[in-house]
Amino acid sequence: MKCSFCERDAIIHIRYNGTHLCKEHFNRFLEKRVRLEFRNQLKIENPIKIVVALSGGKDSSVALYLTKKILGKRRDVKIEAVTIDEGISGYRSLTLEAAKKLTDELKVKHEIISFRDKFGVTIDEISKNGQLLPCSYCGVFRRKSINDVSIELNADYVVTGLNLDDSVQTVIMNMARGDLDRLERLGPHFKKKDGMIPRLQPLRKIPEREVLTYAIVNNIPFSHAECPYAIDAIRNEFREAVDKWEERTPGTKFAILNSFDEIRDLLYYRDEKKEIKRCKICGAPSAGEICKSCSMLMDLKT
Ligand code: Q46
Ligand code: ZN
Ligand code: ZN
Repeated sequence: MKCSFCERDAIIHIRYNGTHLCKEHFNRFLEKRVRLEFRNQLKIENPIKIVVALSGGKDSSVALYLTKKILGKRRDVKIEAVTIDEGISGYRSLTLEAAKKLTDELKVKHEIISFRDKFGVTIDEISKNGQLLPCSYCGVFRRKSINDVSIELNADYVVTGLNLDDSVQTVIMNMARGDLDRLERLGPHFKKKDGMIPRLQPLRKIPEREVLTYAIVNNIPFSHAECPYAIDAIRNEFREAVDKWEERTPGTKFAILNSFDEIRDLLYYRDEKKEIKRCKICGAPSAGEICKSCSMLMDLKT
């Protein structure tokens, strides 16, 4: 099949707009949307520092690659990468290797923060002793680690690799659970909150399949390794449902995310009325007296 715009062979079929694209036209199509996301989400009034949360998987690797490609030449933007090592044997070492390879290639400063050093415990150890599933601890500790290190590095923004599929699954899942607090925290964050570094999500409108294709055709180093604890049965059910809707009506994922964007301000308004406390132990912003991360850590130690 030929590209819809030139004589070259197509490498991908984009169902929601009916085009077949060669590598060059696909790159242009994807990068244009990522540039637009940066323009919408990022305000550069003074020199800024961006920290990319790099796991070494395809999404965050593409996010770092494009952050560097789009903003790397600006003198008023500094870019660094941070990888969290949760202590998951047989998985994290592979993704760390890919993350190091990419940051070396791009000449980006790279910092690695381990759960062992920060919390004194690894996810492997928690999986043996914790009351909850390892992912419950991992997500909370990872968010805290990234936010804390970004504050230490004086970062203005954290970039994550959340793609369209992740975003839509999260929106639908939290709506189904009625968890508006979590929906409000989803990001991207347009308003700065005390003690929280705002998150940028430049890939939020790029389907997962396009992120993967982009990583492969541009030879971006990334790891295919999957976390052994990644058995989120509920998320998988939502993934299957959303994929089925998209299959039947191409463009559904965009429609869901665009609808969410339309009502997002209502969530901000709801959030503004809430009182923000500080965790008595670590000082981080918290809904209660003690933040989730500190209370989970206390549970593990008792
Ligand atoms: S790394 Fe951590 Fe994930 Fe592994 S333990 Fe679960 S949350 S699945 S993205
Ligand atoms: Zn073409
Ligand atoms: Zn705390």
